[in-house]
Amino acid sequence: MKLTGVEVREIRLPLVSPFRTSFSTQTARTALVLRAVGPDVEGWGECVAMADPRYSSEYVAGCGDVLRRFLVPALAGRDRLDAVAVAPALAPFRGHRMAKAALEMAVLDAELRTRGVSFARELGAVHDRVPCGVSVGIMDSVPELLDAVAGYLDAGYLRIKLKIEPGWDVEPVRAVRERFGDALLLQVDANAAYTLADARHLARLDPFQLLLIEQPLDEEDILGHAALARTVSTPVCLDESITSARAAAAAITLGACTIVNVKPGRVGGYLEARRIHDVCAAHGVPVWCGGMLETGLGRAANVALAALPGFTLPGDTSASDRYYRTDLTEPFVLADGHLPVPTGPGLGVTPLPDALDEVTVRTEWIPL
Ligand code: NPQ
Ligand code: MG
Repeated sequence: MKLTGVEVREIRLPLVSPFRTSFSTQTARTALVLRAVGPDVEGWGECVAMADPRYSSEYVAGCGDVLRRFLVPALAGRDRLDAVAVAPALAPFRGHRMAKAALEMAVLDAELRTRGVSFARELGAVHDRVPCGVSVGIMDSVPELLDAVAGYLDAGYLRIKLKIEPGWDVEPVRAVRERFGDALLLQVDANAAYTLADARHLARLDPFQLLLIEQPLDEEDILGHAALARTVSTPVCLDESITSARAAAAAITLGACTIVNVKPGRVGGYLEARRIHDVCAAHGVPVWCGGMLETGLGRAANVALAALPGFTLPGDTSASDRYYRTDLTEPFVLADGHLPVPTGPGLGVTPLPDALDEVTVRTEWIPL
């Protein structure tokens, strides 16, 4: 496959309601959409970085800069480019995994469309639909939270994840457990808001039979997570800390987690995400697919990934209308708590031209 350049668009999609986490409150999703262009092919990528470096060190403008200056130019001067060659070509540039992931995704989509193969088939999916959970933001009051959770359960979501932070943890968890019962699949995500000094406090979540506690401590605090995992009975799951298959292997071996949240953007792409799946499977560690408020593009690829055999827990692969009134693509609609795995070539979905133009803030062409 030959490519002539990459179009990078910054988009701004309003959220249906504000999404509050321990690190920020978002009312709109700013993101980059990439279009890898060749003489007779195009492929779509999505960069999951946020506008501000609050979830991780990456941010939208920084991703645009590193793509323009270093990453796209590193793919120049080849008559043939395959997706497997992208990560090695970008490896001389340190970090910037979200920017790299977006570029690899666009090239992979272009390649798979050329070959007539879906993301699901290429990655090794074994299911034609995936069970879905939903991530529920921090609210101003417990009654508001209970209403929100009730709405998501009515919509069919099979698992609830509560965002937590100091001051919003034991009480909301207790309230949701009491209202919706012991059978509800329930987990929490702290986005690194605690320290190991909070271990006794976090142990107060133990009675509520949570599936897991996600990223309670700092991204770099692997040994802290290992110590916490020895103190609390809730299984510890890592998100931000898992930046590669190698990091996953180390965290598992050190006892820092017994479950892993896989986010392709965080780890440099779908091919590395599959390697994390494989490493975790080899260790008997369950994985699930996280979410970064993706548009239909990233959502399509995430649903394909979540259909691999080791993804044994419901993911944050929510329907389009969890976040957006109008998605960039045909919307993903929950059916019986599941989303269908796309079957068409590549992502199996394409942005609707008018919907994309509507939300595009700026467009840049980076020649190859
Ligand atoms: C997580 N996602 O698992 C993330 C964090 C997150 C679904 O909980 C804008 C863009 C807002 C990306 C808020 C979920 C975001 C974002 C939260 C990612 O930790
Ligand atoms: Mg998380």
